[in-house]
Amino acid sequence: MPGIAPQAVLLPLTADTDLPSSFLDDVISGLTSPQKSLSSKYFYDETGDRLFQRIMECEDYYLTRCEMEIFRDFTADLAVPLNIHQSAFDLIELGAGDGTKTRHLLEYLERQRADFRYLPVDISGHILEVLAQNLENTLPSVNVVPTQGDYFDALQRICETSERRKILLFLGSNIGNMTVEDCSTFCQQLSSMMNPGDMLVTGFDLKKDPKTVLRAYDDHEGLTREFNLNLLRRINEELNADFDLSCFEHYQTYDPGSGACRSYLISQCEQAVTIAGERILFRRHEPLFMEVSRKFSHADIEALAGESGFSQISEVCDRKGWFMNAVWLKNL
Ligand code: AVI
Repeated sequence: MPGIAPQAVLLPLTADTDLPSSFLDDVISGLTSPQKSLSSKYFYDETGDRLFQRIMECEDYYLTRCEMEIFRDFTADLAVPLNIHQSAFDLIELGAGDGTKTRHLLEYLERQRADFRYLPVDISGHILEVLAQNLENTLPSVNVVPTQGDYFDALQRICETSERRKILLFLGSNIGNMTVEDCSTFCQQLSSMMNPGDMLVTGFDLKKDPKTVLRAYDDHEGLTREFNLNLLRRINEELNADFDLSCFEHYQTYDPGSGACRSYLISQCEQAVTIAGERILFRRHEPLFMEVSRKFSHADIEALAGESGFSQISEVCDRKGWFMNAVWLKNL
């Protein structure tokens, strides 16, 4: 209920993605597979967080501005299909970060006197503390319950302790960083933890002029390049490796048919890299796959909803039609 005292409870940490042993295992397994790859989930150390912040602010990277426009200028369009007066609900944000976009929705829900709690979930305890503190200062009557950890563990714990209707937010086109198979599994797994009547709001980057997409990931300032190279630097520091960053070049592709925008680092020469005692050979011009950022058509999004046990009940786009927040209802 509005007016309940804010509650900032940090639930116990369950995430394991930061542990050096799984980091090392993932790195070695990626670098010893026929198509060498690294997992983009490891981009986000302190330097990576800072670089991503700069990417989000840079001219060429339109995604954050587009979704912010939706949350700021079309808040009611987003909120009305959520049936906010139907019953009390938990608004659960997966990967909440600093919650800048969500603040507009929270303000709207407050004004409408909706009966809700806000449960931001993030792997980073630090960012959750910042978020909770900001909200306590600016929206003190919102009941905030931060939950640190892996999305599904956190969601499981929330489900075990709350009977309320759930409205899940998964913003920022994070869904685009999953392969087609992982994306489908992820949506089905979320769906299996939801009850009929629960809802999911997801941010999708839409297919558009291929040059616009490519520019967002091959920006003039070279931030995406640095962001990719930073993972090699992180591996050097944390896993005792000897990548020579000057021997790799950032290379970006976009396939407008599939909507896959892929980042690679290309080895500039024949070279050997040692990681925790393991020697990895790179051929000249061998690609190291770093990240996929998938782009979707309206039809792709509806199809994904259908195959995951949801019905799409609303879609809200920015004025250019570059980004969409889709609202899905969990089927009976
Ligand atoms: C976090 N994610 C949605 C970003 C994206 O657009 O794929 C990560 C990113 N990688 C390079 N630039 C931004």
